[in-house]
Amino acid sequence: MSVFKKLIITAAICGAEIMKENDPYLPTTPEELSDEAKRCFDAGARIVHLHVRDEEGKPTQDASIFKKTVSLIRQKAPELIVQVSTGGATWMKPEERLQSLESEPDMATLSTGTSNFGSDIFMNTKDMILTFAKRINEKGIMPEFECFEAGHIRLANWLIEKGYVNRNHYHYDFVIGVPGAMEASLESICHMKNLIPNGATWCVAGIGRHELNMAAIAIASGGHVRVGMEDNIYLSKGVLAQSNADLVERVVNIAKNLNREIASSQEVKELFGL
Ligand code: KMH
Ligand code: ZN
Repeated sequence: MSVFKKLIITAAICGAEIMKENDPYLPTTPEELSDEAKRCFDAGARIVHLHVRDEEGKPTQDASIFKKTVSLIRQKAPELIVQVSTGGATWMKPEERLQSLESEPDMATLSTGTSNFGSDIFMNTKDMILTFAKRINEKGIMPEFECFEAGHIRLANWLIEKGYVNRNHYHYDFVIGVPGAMEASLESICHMKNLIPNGATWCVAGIGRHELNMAAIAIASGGHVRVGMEDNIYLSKGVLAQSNADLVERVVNIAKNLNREIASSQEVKELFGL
């Protein structure tokens, strides 16, 4: 069990699946993404999980767009921890996905297994995972293990045991409720949290309509939360969130009502060794 009591909120502000056609409020340009990151920080998020888009709004892992966006975020919200995606989109090749690491982020996601992803497959073979882990580790970036299935936690634990990743602290994200992958439920969370090593922290990203309930369970039981338009675009049935900050604010309110304090950036940086 982790002894870190305060709540760490990650804002996943864009993702690679939702398009502006589905949600006009989705931030996609470097300016929009950095403004949104600042709004989320002000609302209580301490980590921004970042994907970027090209000029047409399509998902890309282009290093220069990542660099520009990260640099704008650092100017507008210097205390915010920047976590880039190495997951990209399901159709991207491994080397393409790894380009985000060139933007000198604090953290990067490391998906530790293959999973169903709606009608697609999110492919992460063991060879790929080792390549990603070594690259992230060499650059001194902190990985966040993205676990879409319980078995992904075992692979992450194996990377630690074998020394492929080498940090003083580890943070796991349980992404649950993706169609065809691990169910978003109390039972999934209990099972997954029991698999992580002692002292590690865990975060829950509930997908779609599951975001709110899964966040509430995590907040009430000592976990951390990820919210944002990558995972869910609605505040209630049919009502779009007009900003990612609204989704952050909603979980901040749950935390306040449960007397769970929000961690400061400095506290998270100390815990994570950033
Ligand atoms: N877009 C998904 C296929 C990550 O950011 O590391 C993968 C994903 C995971 O979003
Ligand atoms: Zn992502």
